Amino acid sequence: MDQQKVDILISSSVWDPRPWVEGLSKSSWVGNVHVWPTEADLSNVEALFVWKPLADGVIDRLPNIKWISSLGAGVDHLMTDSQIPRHISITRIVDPFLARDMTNYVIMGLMMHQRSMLSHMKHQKSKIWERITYKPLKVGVMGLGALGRHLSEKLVSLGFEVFGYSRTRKTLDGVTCYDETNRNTFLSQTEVLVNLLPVTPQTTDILDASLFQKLTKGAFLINVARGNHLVENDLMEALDSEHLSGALLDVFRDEPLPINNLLWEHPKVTITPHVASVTTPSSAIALLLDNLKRLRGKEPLLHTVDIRKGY
Ligand code: NDP
Ligand code: OXD
Repeated sequence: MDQQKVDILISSSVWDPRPWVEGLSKSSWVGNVHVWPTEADLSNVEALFVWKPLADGVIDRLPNIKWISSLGAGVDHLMTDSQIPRHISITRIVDPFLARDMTNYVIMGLMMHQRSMLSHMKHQKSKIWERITYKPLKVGVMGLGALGRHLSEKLVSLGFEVFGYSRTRKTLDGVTCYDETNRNTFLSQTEVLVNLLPVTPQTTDILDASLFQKLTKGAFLINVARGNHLVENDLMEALDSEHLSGALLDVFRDEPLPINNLLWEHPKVTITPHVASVTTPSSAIALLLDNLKRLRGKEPLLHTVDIRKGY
């Protein structure tokens, strides 16, 4: 195989690009690694690695571009970008560390809720000895892809009753699986709803008042997928009317969450700043290099996105 080096451009407006540059540059398959913004000549760049919105005009600077990879699992930032030509291969990160970290985060949120940890922490401040009982919980996982499947399997092994929902119905050991044809049955049993869907035109605003009404009274929401899934006002109304008991939110329509957003101060909402599962560069770089060799060898790339489906 002709091992001609591949030039890369990294565009990362949220994460520090340095670990990516350092890791990629060690490979004999990699030529120049540029970081956007740059004045350098980018006409030899064949691979573009992106985390979050691409600046206008980047693609115009890349006449030789052959492959674009998201540096995360989500690709919504690429699917909605009109400057990206439809014929270019787009891939994403599917990585055991990403799945492990997401599963751990959701389990943390689930356990904190099940064991009323926030109330115990408040009680400790006032030296109050109050025994709050707990009960087994039925967990509904929306999205049974790389992350939702890993989470569901771990939840089963921890003894939770688990329901799963996806576009095409799945078969998973110990998980009762649903698709769109029986979505209401899925929702009506769910006491903790975990959202791990990709954001697409079909799933935008999916977490709205009508969905919340279908959940068991007192249900808890964990949204770790995207802010565009959630209708924030509908959530606050469902919490204020006590139909929902609380929410753990890691992702938001506007990030960073603006300081005047009412979610910050809602007593039943816990917020984390999009840290549920952050791509580990060293492990993702191995995947990117594997795909880079495939690109050179004209082999099919791994973890490609189906542009028609949007994920
Ligand atoms: P995948 O693409 O592997 O899985 C997506 C799942 O959602 C699939 O099961 C798919 O169904 C299902 N799905 C898609 N559209 C619909 C629909 N209209 N109705 C029902 N089900 C649908 O994604 P990942 O598991 O890798 O990641 C999920 C999301 O998690 C990412 O898109 C990203 O937004 C978010 N994320 C957030 C992070 C954070 O730190 N907060 C970190 C990493 C990811 P089917 O199986 O039939 O195709
Ligand atoms: C991702 C994310 O999609 O971190 O990987 O949100």
